[in-house]
Amino acid sequence: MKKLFLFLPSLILLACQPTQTPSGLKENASFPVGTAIRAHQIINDSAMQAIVAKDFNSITLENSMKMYAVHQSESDYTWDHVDDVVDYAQQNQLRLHGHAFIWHSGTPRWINEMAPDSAKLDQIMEEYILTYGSRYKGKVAGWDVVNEALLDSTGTYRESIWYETMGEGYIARAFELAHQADPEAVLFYNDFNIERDTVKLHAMLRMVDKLKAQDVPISGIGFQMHIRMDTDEETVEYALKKAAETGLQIHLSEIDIIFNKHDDTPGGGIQIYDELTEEMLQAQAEKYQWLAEAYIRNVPAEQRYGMTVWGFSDKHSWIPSFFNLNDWPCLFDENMDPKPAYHGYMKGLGNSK
Ligand code: 9MR
Repeated sequence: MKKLFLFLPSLILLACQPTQTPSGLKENASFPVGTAIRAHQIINDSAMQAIVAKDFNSITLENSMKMYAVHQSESDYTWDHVDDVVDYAQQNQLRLHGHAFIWHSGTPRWINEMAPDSAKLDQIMEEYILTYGSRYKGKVAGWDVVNEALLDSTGTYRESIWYETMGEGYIARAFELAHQADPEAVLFYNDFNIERDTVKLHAMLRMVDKLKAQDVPISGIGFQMHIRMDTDEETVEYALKKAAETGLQIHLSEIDIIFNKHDDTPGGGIQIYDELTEEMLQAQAEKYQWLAEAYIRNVPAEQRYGMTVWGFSDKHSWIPSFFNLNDWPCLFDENMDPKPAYHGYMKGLGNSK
């Protein structure tokens, strides 16, 4: 009885305090915290909107800003989805990151089926980037101007229609055009595996040096950061440090962390873990925390464009369908509840303050 009596005043005090909404991921970081999202989710899905509003201050459209989505034939542009998202982002104080101008896999069929004609392709690129970039000038903070131009293991140029037809100069040309369209936008070269494939990393860094030496307006490097629980941490830290030495903005642009493996090809999943255990969830929380800390440790504050997850819930992750793999790569689970990974990430981001 005596105990309860002593306890009562503090209980009353607690009850009188206004309920505080727990702060989201974005409040814990001193740099933008982003997520990829699909256009219909950010425009229509109130559950998705609520999570974005609480946790993120930057968005990347997972698919709707790709060339195949906006430029479906030579004479045709479809802006509806992008316009809606631009408005939504502006009304809700969300930074919009543009993904992506030139990407082999985002290239629409009508271009891939064109006869190789470098003058014609150059003209199409010019018209496309100038039209697109100018339309959203000042509304898109940064662009993945060229995505995935290099190959794994060798770091040689990917033989896309752009490379095959225009030569390696297509990369510089795309940056020049993007800069002409919006001189204020941060312009990224974005790629996967550069955090762990050191040959590819160094090829990318040599390419960036060459572009800078030619005064090409490249201003950022995007590490997609589709990593695995066993991705070597020292290698990733080294890659971030080397990239930061360029002085460019560094974006971790498509983060997810899987348990299983794949060979990078569609359907190429290698199922190792069928079930998700408590230990695995904890280990993933630590890996997310470490990733945020590694970014903070290796990238100086003024070069931190931000960290973006490639979708925030296991329910909507691209991984299972793409690799035909059962996995749990994200911060939220199938029911859209935060996982331990969410709290680990939160902790890691908190070290930036
Ligand atoms: O997650 C995206 C998936 O929904 C699309 O079907 C696919 C093809 O457009 O692209 C996925 O996103 C890719 C991104 O644009 C570039 N880096 C690799 C991402 C995963 O494949």
